[in-house]
Amino acid sequence: MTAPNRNVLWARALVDELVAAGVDAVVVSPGSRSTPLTMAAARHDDLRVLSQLDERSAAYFALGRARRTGKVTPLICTSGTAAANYHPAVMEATQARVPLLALTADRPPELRDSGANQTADQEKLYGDAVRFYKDLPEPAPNDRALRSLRTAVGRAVATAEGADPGPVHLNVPFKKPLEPTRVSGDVPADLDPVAAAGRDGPYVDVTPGSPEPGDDELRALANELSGVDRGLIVAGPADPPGLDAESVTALSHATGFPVLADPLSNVRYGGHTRVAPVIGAYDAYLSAAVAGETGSATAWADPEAVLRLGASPTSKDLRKYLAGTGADQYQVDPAGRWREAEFAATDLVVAEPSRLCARLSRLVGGGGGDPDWRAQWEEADRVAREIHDREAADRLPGDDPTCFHEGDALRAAADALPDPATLFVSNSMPVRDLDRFVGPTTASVTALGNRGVSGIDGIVSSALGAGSATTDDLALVVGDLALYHDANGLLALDRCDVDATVVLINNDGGGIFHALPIESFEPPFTESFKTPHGIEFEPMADLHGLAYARVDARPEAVADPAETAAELESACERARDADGSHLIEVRTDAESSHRTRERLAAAVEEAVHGGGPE
Ligand SMILES: Cc1ncc(C[n+]2csc(CCOP(=O)(O)OP(=O)(O)O)c2C)c(N)n1
Ligand SMILES: [Mg+2]
Repeated sequence: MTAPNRNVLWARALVDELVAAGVDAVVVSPGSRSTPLTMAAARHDDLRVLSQLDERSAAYFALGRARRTGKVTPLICTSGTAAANYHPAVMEATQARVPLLALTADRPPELRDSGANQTADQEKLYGDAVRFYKDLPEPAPNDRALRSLRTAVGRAVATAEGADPGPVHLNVPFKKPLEPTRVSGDVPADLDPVAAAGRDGPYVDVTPGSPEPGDDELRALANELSGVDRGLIVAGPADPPGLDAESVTALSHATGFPVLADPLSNVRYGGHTRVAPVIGAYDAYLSAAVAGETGSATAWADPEAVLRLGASPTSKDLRKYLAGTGADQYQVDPAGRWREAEFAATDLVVAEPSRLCARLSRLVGGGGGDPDWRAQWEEADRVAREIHDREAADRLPGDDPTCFHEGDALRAAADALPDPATLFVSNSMPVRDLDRFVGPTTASVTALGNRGVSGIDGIVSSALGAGSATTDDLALVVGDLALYHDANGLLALDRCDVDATVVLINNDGGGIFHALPIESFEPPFTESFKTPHGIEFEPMADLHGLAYARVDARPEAVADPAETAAELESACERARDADGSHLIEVRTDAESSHRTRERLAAAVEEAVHGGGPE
């Protein structure tokens, strides 16, 4: 089986090596220069080709798949600006440690800097954002060149999925002919097209590893934690594919430390919450600590030790609270890098966090911590949930009873989720409302978001990419600007055969800006920050074949907020139980939502801390 020309041979070897490294799908965008790669992918029996038209959406789609699976889904695009459109997702991937492999086709080197069409400098296009970059040589039909190609591809995948996962970039130049036309004499008839001299599977077998503290160091750490009465485990947003909830639970049991679980940690939701002290409403009752700024501003005793896993927590109030305590803080990071921008950590522990928890849980001894300390957190969570509960009749003295707020929408969407489910939330208020208002549940919910660089771009594609990698039902809760930003991403519903329930929180602009002091600077607040746009989303649903429903939750339309919440939950349940994809638009009022959040926060603080420090 010789190839008709060297480009075909080269692209086949490259794609073969991807599959040998465990790749089962690629995301391809149309273009001419990438023809050899696209052809090789399309003709490979063991590869699913996901075709995406818009490279920005394509890259976020691949990112979403990798978030859900921890495995790379390579991207293939043509030369020029197509490659630049991968850049936002590459930025997110580098910060959030998501495996991503960009294969950008290029003109041959002699055409660079020559004025040739669709030719730009693609050398190190993504700068230091990638973990591995190689400008591949031009295709060459000889054993050594093919061996170097296979080695480069194996290294690229291994680096992307390695101990410090992230984006990698292979730039792939091709000369014409780009199609599989026969070029006589181009490929020697006796060339082994696998160039692998009898090797099976990947050309280079990679044995993955991750850093682990030695036994002595681990015992020392276990000793330090053993005598601690008041400790915390903080589970921040997790690197794909998520923290192992069982290991974290085991450590919590061994130490007696409650687990403050970020919604994106993979620890807040799941069966383990039946038995583990998982705390989820802390964002609602730690703001006094922020206002205080001088050590602990609550009446609570400080924690003595904090074990911090994953990325920096979504909750600013939690970050500030931790910074204000005098605790020993152990930041655990598998890559030994820094992810704690308050610079309050006292120790950096270089270790894979789930494995560290499992090992520590077998070594920690002692009394299992102070039960009153744990009870204090559990009680605070209970109080916050009670006040947040829309069903409770007398929830707020002096509250405007007609005010439905956006946190209610998150809770209704979450309550209607099937078990299991994948839930993607957009940045801005949806992820914050999930954090504050949707507490631990026993349902197996994989909650995902793009918190690496917190862009409001690429959200639809990231969600659909995650959905394409799982048989779970997929729900996306998205802001109106975020949906507008990646409306192109909806094309993947059809092209990549994904079903989703999209809950759109439409507050006609960026509601988050009401939470900032800029709110009172008018102009330019409305025109240049909040940016109301009046976009009608029903035609967008029609365009992409989503069934559409609307719940008007603006103050003037709400008679009874509990009824509005129930109406939204039923709409989500109907979508869940029906086939196909759905867009449920919830019209909200950003300003009144914020005012309600503020009143709720004050009520929770008062109930939990009795008005602040004593
Ligand atoms: C790509 C990108 N552009 C701009 C921003 C700044 N930004 C953060 S939140 C936000 C508003 C988002 O609006 P929406 O998605 O409707 O959510 P809401 O604030 O209403 O909850 C903007 C513009 C960003 N994070 N990412
Ligand atoms: Mg909005």
